Amino acid sequence: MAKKLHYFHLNGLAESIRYILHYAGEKFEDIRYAQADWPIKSVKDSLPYGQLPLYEENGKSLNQSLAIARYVASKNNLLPTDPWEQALLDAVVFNVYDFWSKAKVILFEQDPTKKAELKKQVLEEVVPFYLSRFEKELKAGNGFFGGKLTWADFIFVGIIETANLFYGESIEKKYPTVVALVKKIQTLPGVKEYIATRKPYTV
Ligand SMILES: N[C@@H](CCC(=O)N[C@@H](CS)C(=O)NCC(=O)O)C(=O)O
Repeated sequence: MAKKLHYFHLNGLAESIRYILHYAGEKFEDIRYAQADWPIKSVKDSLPYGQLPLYEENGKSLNQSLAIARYVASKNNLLPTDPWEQALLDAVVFNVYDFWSKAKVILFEQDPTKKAELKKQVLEEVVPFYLSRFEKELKAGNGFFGGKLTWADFIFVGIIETANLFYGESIEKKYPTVVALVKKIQTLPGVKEYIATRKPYTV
């Protein structure tokens, strides 16, 4: 039965899932909705909580980006079996999402002056606070959050790339271990080929 991933033509909360699926060599239908057309009533009304991403497999569906990423990762050896190690990585992904919840404030600000102020504040305070900690964790894990490649690394890179798209710069440039992980994920087999054919994202 076909697997399907529904999201916008955007990295956002779905790119890490796409990366995991491409790295695992899983065939899936990558269904993308144009943000300019959203809300598409028929689609939105069909979603359990009215939001994307949504993953379908064997006639079943799953919402929540982290639940989807964790599920596809677990089927592809990207989740440790030890419960403590799993919990540590869960903490990483929640820390990454906490970072994004603070960085994404600029997306909702329409006033250009206020937007510029928010952007400055995030770049000067939120980014150093979180990225210095992520850098430290990565250094301790030989370049990965859990000592080897896991779903947490994919989630992290998906969010860094999304932040870079919306901030128009490489927010990780001062953090060499983060830069290295981004590069590692982007050049994984399957991911590299996907990126080479991906249409550019715009905001
Ligand atoms: N906690 C949810 C958040 C989902 C979410 O915020 N989706 C946004 C896109 S990133 C969405 O569907 N926005 C359109 C809408 O709410 O109509 C997840 O991680 O999947």
